Amino acid sequence: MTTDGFLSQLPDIDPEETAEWLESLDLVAEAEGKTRARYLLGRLNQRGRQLQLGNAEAVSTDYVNTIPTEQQPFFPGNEHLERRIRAYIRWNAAAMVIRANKRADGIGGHLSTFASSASLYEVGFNWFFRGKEDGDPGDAVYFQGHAAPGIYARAFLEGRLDEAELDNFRFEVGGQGLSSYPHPRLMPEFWEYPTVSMGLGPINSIYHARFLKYLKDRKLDDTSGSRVWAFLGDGECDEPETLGSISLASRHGLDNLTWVVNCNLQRLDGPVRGNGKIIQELEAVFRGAGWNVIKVVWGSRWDELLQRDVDGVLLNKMNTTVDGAFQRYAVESGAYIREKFFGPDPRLRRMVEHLSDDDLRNLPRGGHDYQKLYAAYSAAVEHAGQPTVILAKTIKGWTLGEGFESRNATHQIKKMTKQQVLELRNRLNLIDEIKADDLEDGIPPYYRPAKDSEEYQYMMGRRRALDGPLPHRQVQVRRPLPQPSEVVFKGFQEGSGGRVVSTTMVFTGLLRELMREEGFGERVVPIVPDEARTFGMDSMFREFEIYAPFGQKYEPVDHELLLSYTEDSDGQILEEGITEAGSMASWIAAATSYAHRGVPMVPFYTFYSMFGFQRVGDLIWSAADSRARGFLLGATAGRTTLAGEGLQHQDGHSLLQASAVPACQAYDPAFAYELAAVIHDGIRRMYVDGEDIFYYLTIYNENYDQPPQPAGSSEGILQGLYKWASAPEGLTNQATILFSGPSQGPARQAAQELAERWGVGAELWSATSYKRLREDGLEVERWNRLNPLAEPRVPLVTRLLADAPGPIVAVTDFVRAVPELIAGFVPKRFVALGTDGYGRSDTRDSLRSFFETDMPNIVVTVLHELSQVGRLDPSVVAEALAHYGIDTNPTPPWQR
Ligand SMILES: Cc1ncc(C[n+]2csc(CCOP(=O)(O)OP(=O)(O)O)c2C)c(N)n1
Ligand SMILES: [Mg+2]
Repeated sequence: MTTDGFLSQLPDIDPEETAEWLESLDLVAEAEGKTRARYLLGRLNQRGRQLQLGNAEAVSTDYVNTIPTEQQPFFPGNEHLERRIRAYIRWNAAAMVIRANKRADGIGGHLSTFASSASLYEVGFNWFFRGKEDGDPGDAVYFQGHAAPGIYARAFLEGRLDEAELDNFRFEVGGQGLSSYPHPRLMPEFWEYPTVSMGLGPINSIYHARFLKYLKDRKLDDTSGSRVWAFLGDGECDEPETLGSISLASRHGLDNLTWVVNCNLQRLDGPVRGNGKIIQELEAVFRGAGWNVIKVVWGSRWDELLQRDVDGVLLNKMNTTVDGAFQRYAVESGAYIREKFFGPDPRLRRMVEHLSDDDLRNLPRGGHDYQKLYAAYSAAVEHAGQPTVILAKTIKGWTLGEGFESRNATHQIKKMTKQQVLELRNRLNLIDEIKADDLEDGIPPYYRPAKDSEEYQYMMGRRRALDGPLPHRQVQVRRPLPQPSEVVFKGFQEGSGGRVVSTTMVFTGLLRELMREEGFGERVVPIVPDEARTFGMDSMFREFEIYAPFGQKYEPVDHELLLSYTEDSDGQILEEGITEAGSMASWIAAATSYAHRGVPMVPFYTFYSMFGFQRVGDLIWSAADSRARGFLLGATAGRTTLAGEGLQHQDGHSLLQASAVPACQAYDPAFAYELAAVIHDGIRRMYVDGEDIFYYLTIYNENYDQPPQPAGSSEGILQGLYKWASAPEGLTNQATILFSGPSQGPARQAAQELAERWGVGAELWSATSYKRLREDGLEVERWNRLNPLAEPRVPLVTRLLADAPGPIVAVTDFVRAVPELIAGFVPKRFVALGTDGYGRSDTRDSLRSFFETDMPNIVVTVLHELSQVGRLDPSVVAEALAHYGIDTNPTPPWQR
């Protein structure tokens, strides 16, 4: 099928006129060639757009620079000085990596990525990136992770890092270290945005730019002075996260966003598109998605050749040469280029007759041409209504010499021989600065120009003009967050008074009340990935409205309903559609607003819990790296509570994954008051005490009567465990049951059944956070090991359960490994019941019976445990098994 299928559906109202036009085109193509014909079509298309005919834009253009030479703006700087500064930065970046690998073989680091992108960054540093020193937060720059050495090298030149710090590149443990890549968690006053996991920087940058518009449209902060820049690799564009959300950027008209793709045509193993052209492919993708695309393919020295290309032969050669061949030309001699690139066509060969072989080797790519880049960046920041992507063609390992430039292995080479270092010095023209003698030991010294040198003064002057250094992370509250009143939370302590509700409904109610709070409410950011109805949150659409940058241009189908689907340009709800990755990036943007804007926001991202850690775990990890503060709500949680959905929907393991993320406070509340208490305390810890943590709470869809909060339980809820009910009086044989989340139901039934039928008194404890308990246990265990002579400390969970009768049976709707997080600290016999295995669709009762977490299985487990400690005859266990008709299938549920 072709895209011009629409033509056959329109009547040709004047066939004669049509024929004339077609004939003219035929003639041109025949007589003047295809290039000329294509040119005319391009011009017609352009005129059509000017006349607003609604004609389709071509998605790809010829393999030349988008900005013609005559439209390049005047470059206002001193190119010579900037080249010197760049040479110093290139040198120090390489020196840092080489020195690190001399100090410890295999410590790693990258030379070639920054070598290819030095000019891309330096144009930004000298002319575009805005700092924070004027009091406005300035620009957000997402640096390509593997280019970090270059960013450190610049900070060194600016005097922000010293030699000792550079020498600690990748040696972080002893303090004063520089992290391998951008990690705010490790360098909280330097790096702002983690990027190195490919694809995450790009997607985060889109939602960051969108969040800036959101803040402005909601009149919470004037973000008009800030731009988001993202630097990424061409190989990185293969990540679904990189390209998966680009249409959002154009749909929302994010002209505050600029991407610079470093198209060095290579990734780690080899060419990105050896048999094609990555720049052309990306151009089509971005243009098709509605972006402004600027290609920077050729350096200025090609201009003259292109101007003389009247036959279009050069253009044709450019268009038809694949990237694998371009990569080869980058390593070959001028003679080879003359022969293979310019050779076959006599017209082409003639075009370069006046150039020497050396000249041919030195026809640089656009991404190393300062004037071309300056033109592209200027056009990008001036462009209104669309995001811009700059596709800059570079050479991987540029200036590093023969062993590096365009070699397939270049990505991972981190050492240089003495000879290579010397050649680099010569190539960068640092003959005066670096003496050959200094290189005798093969360890390149750092070089920093004196403070009174022209270079230093120029460089610092440029940064002063752009409001100070970058990257620079600072947490300075510009708009303090008012706190919600206590009353909001109090209401949830009383229980639901017999009305059956789920913790999801409770959460929605709490969220609504928080959003109604004067001052605090407007700072709440509710985020949903097309799942609001599932969670009963659609009731908020009308009251708080869905953010739509250009407003609602239609009358919604449900307009007559009280809860109609209402969009507005200052809507509060971020309805992200079906993209958990995008929603997570959106949450990160809001959750780091306290730092990047000084405007603390309180995001609540509510999602299908199965599609959280399991689906976007790496983004959650990057949120932790970013020092995000906010709430993640894993709704429809549990492997049996979400009854009908089955294997791909029932989540029994996100809490286990959450347990490995240090900053994550993971809670599994059973009751309304627990949920409210955790959120209340979370707001205090994150937004009053300023802890760099975030919360993950599981919420469920099972309805039950929410009990009132037991007196004195507040501390226990937050600490992770508290006694919920004592064992019934008068029963001497006793046991302990821990429950969390919706397993409170079967656990309470089991306690009752044990008392009534089996004469066992079971006390009930609510375990709100096994993660928290484990962390306390580990801390105490470590302290005791390090303080062998001191009075040993006792972990909280050990203390709490010291007087519990035991044996202790824990029951969860998650896998057993979740309660088992505390196994080492439980002072009694301990066994966990959980939902190990694949989910499947059935009723809640059947599923709980299948996974052996229902009332009968809890009862049998308690009885068995008692028999094991000699407090009950094993025959009673057999009797109970028979009484409940428990399935004794020898294949456990997790093998079925
Ligand atoms: C998610 C993820 N997968 C794999 C890697 C490992 N990796 C690091 S750099 C790289 C190649 C990068 O190529 P490109 O994006 O073209 O960047 P360049 O260095 O060429 O500028 C790979 C595969 C990673 N960092 N993150
Ligand atoms: Mg690359």
